[in-house]
Amino acid sequence: MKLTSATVLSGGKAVEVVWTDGQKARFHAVWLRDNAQDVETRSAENGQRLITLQQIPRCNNITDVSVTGVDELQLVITPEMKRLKFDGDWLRQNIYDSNREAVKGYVSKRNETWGSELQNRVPTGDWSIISKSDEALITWLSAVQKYGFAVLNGVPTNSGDLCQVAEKFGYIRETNYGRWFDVRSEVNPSNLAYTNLGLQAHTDNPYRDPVPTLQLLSCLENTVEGGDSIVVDGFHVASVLKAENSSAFELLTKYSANFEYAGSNSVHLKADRPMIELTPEGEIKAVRFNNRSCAPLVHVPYDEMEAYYDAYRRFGEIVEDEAMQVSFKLSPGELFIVDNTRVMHARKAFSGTGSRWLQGCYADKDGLLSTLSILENLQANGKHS
Ligand code: NM2
Ligand code: OGA
Ligand code: ZN
Repeated sequence: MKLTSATVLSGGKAVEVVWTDGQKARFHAVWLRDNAQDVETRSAENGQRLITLQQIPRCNNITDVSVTGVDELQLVITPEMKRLKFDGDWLRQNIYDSNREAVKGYVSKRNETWGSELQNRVPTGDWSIISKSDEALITWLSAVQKYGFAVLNGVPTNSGDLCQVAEKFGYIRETNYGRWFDVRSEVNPSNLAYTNLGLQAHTDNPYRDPVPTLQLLSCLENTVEGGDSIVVDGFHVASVLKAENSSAFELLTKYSANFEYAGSNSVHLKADRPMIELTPEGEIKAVRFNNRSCAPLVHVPYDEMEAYYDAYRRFGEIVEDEAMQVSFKLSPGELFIVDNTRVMHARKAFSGTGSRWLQGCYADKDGLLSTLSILENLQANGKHS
């Protein structure tokens, strides 16, 4: 899409640009000056901004506006008399003059919510392929971004091998549980995950701030009866709750819940965060839900505590609705990854006969998305392997 025209507004305080498809957007003088692309404003080596806002005069004005044949907006900013050039595509990607979602509690367009219909098309990759092909890796990482979870087959089953998967796209988040951890039934377990009990769908480590944003769980042995895995899209659950009872939804966003873990002698972790966290713009940003680690709630006012419990209960009922669930039983060499700020995971109880051995680790979602962005750019430029 090309720029067609540019008009100065409000005596130079802003400019309105128009593209060939009719899209219009206004940009302020101060915003354009701050985002100047020249080498005095941005380092040519790393793209970081070299100047502070204090080095830009307060009263910026736009003059001498034109649109060039190479799809560039050119203008001069006074009083510095600085000539600036902006690529039409860059402006398009950075439009802020748009109708905002007025409602609080929407899901980003990058995320697609799901329920049990995903059962028949679980996003699945193969380690032997994604470890060699960027294209296959992009597909798998995109699924994590879009659905908040994905399965991977063909993962090696030596102790610690799952770390190779996390290291393929980013960095392991080491915690009190170690760089990675064994999940199996233990004597004197430091965590209920280390038993054969069923676990209600949950996000991990809600008692940590910041919470680990990704979890990988890899299967080394699984001959028990039961022990099936279930995943539930927390953004979908939150959206369903909002649609059926907006004040219940609001209660879970409005007050911090208390989360705590002190299951081993050397650890006492606490974090107070809402069960449904929104950005200031109202996007659903994170879900924290974990019955085992919910501490006494002390931030909900007395007059709203009963209603809060009703909302919390209803959230759990929606989580347990089979229409919200995708389930599978992991075999050795299979792993699943969840966006731990969005997708909850559960396990069914399992028998004492046979053996069940999983290994888990945490990793950072921002690193995964960074790798995805780089790979996508390479692909767009025809450079991927
Ligand atoms: N483990 C598996 O967040 C939790 O407490 C769930 C975590 C022990 C690292 C279990
Ligand atoms: C966990 C967990 C599930 C399982 O380790 O965090 O939830 O299938 N385990 O054992
Ligand atoms: Zn867990």
